Amino acid sequence: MLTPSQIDEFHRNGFLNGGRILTNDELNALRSDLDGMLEKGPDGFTGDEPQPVSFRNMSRRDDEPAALAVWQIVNIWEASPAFERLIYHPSIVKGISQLTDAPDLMVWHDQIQYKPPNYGGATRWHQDAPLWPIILPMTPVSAWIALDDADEGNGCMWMVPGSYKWGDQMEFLRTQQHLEGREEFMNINTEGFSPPADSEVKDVVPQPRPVKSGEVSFHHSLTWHGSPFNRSDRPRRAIAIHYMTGESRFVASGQHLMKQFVTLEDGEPMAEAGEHFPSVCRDGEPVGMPA
Ligand SMILES: O=C(O)CCC(=O)C(=O)O
Repeated sequence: MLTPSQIDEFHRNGFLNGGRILTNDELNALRSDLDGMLEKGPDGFTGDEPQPVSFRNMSRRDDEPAALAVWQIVNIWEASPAFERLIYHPSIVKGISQLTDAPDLMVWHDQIQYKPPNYGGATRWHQDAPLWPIILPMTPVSAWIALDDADEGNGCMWMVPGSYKWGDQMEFLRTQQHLEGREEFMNINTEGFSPPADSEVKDVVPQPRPVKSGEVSFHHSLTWHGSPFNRSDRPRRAIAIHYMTGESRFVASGQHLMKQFVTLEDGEPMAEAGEHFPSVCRDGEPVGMPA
């Protein structure tokens, strides 16, 4: 359970470190499943074994001699029992329910982001909600769980406090996509940006947000965030789990990787979207992983 002061902190900043939630055994099981999958690689799955929805290097800098990599695996929970247990983790689910004030939650999708030692690429400044145009109202809060200590050295996330209050600013953030290294990352050039006149937060102050292995960090889907290169000799393994509230509805006009699994009509509730979007919380209580 999050405390009232943690919930206040989240509403002030648009992010919160929710503290340690995983035991060493849980952490080791997650690392072992992820490492097995990374070793296998995107082409190593046989036809009849469970597979994630997507597995790719999302770094755009593979023209470099030593190619930079950010390995992204979407819905690893569908291919790994340890990660399937994680999407139902009561501390995560209860935390999301408290921060969204939503009694019912489903999984939207999960997303491993693995930055290998020495040549881990950047995840550029962005907001999540504008990248998810097939659900409305947008999914308000995600959980990000560190499987290694993530700090400034190995490419922890950076966030801008209060930025979720400024609405959809993706057009502006696309002008900052050249920022990739740690020194660059803190220097968002705000020339083309003005916060809404009625916003009490005016200043763009990027902050590194270190997260220890086994801890969960929550962020709002409109919070400005991203993570620079990993030039250290340490890996940075982490997973984001994006949840939907019971109010989420399907928007048929949008495009997204997960749309291939939705057979609903426009405007129908995502709660009825089926097995790729499991229900994890009902009436404010985590349901636990089905037997
Ligand atoms: O893992 C990262 O560095 C970025 C993750 C992210 O963008 C997210 O969880 O929304």
